[in-house]
Amino acid sequence: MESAILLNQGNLEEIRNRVPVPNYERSTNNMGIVHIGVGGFHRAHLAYYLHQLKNSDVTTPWSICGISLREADKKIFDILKKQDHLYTLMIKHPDGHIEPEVIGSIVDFEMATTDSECVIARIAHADTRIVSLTITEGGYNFNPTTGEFNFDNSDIQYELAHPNNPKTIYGFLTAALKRRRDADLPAFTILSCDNIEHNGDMARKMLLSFAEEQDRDLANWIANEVTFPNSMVDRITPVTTSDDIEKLARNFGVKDNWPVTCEPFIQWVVEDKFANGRPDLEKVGVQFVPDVGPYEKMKLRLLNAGHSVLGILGAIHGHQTINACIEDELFKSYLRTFLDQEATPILGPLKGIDLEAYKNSLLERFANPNIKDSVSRICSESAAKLPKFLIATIHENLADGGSIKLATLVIAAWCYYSDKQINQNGQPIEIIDAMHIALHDAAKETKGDPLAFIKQELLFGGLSENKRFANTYSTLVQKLYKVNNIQKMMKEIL
Ligand code: CS2
Repeated sequence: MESAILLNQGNLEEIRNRVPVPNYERSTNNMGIVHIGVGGFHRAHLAYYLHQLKNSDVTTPWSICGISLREADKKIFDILKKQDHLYTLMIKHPDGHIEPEVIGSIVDFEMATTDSECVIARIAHADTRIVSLTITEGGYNFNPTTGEFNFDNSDIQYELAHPNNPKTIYGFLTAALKRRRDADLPAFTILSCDNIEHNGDMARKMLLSFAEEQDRDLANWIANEVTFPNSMVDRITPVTTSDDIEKLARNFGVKDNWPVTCEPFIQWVVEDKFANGRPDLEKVGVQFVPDVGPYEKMKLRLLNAGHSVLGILGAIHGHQTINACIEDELFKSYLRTFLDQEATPILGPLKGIDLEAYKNSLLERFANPNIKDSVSRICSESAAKLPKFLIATIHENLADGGSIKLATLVIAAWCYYSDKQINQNGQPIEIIDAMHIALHDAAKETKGDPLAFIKQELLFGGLSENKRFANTYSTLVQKLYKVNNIQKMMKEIL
């Protein structure tokens, strides 16, 4: 292969001979969608769907303006700017083959930390008809046990006092929506694409709590005019590695400084509640349904919870990737038993969905040997994820008299992992979690008080007072601290 060609708009025609590139005009006029949180997932999912739509119908007017609210995104901002917001999606198939494609649906990007006025103006602009979000589970600012808005957050306090100087999505959205209302412009749709059950309802509740505190009339206007479809999003998107960047240059001749890798599978199920129009995404396979609830619950409690089960147990064992966990028969059967015995019963029958087939396909997706999704990505921000993915299932099984032991071992393992921070081979585990200090502090009390970890009310609510859970947990955590061997514990439970 000749030397790699730098990815940018000017080089697209030359790159076309090497990998597929957009066949539509890219323009920043009338973008339609503002997306907050331009991480790998957005680039593999919404931006990919829209790219496909634009490729199949070049007259589609919609495109995306990305927005970041975090200084940490400066690197992706700079890279995308240099590449005219083009990037390569590398779809990794289980047989080892990689399907790269240059995606062109993102046409602009703004950093709120550099110019907050510009971001407010962009969201408030008459052309903006959808504001979509991938801000992670932690970004919604709710108390995980009460589900209420967290007014203790200092950024929230600051922006309530300084409405013209917002910091979080709540400050930006209210500032922009106020301008639209004052200018008599129609509202827009706020489209959550995060892994939270009833993600649209949650975004609505949080935004209205904030807005009511700031300006009651505005809150009423938002409640009546803005829509918040719930949606279930799915595509496994591992962290990009330097190896991916090199492979793209070496094997395909494209020099892209931040490609995105993902699995072939993709799914998006959305409620058709759009206040101000939407692209015809059903033409590229997006499912529009009246009630997304059952799909969301199924995906979060099977796929996301399944990931966490493998991730936490795998991290202690020393597995580096999710596919390595699945190659290990013990982990594979532990996961399947958890899915069948603890997660499936609380789902009840799901109309039109074959749960057996769904679970089989999950195991196949996790096993994709080419994907190499890291255990560290899965374990990151567990404090924001586990209450929704796993602890909710424990609550429901306690209420129904269902089995809890497999999920409870994962909680005991989470405590052990937060305390020790090394795996069974003695290698350090880097804990990436906004709550890592609190988790470590609580976990290290376990020797004196076996229930110390589950007494963190923010994560577990009143669970430590539930006799059945407390007894199961206490037995498992003490035994794990004694035997220091996660496989032994897993075998005993199966
Ligand atoms: C993962 C998700 O980190 C995690 O929690 O389970 O990022 C998962 O890969 C996606 O939700 C797949 O759609």
